Amino acid sequence: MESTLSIIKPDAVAKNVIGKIVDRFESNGLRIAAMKKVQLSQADAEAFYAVHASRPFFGDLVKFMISGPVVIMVLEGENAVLKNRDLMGATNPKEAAKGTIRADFAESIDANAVHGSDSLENAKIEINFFFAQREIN
Ligand code: DGI
Repeated sequence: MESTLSIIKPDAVAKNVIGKIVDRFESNGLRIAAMKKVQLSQADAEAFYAVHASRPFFGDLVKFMISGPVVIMVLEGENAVLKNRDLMGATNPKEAAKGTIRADFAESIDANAVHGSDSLENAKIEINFFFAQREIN
């Protein structure tokens, strides 16, 4: 059993499709082990995306992530990290496979509806960044 971190980003929350996205996870063998709706601060977003700090899009990414509330979840299931990445689709929604979350709900590479941990190691770090043990059931 694996756990991974998922974020429904401000664009998808604003579109009122939280439930539709959660359904993709639950219908595909992933369980919601933790969930909260949060308005990230600039410091939160900068720290969470610190690996991208030197990239040209970092400023826009942080600005976007704090532009409205997000829904942060721990997803649990077999091969949860890869399964979530498959359900999300490619970073750029124009390249995302048909039927993926980004193909169906995302607008652009900046406003791309969801985040998902890209490795088991990063999943552990990202889960610890946002959740205390008592919030994960
Ligand atoms: O793991 P992903 O979210 O699929 O992608 P990532 O970890 O490479 O990048 C994190 C986020 O940064 C991504 O969801 C959107 C943004 N991003 C990545 N590459 C680009 C980008 N934004 C812009 N504007 N241009 C990029 O090339």
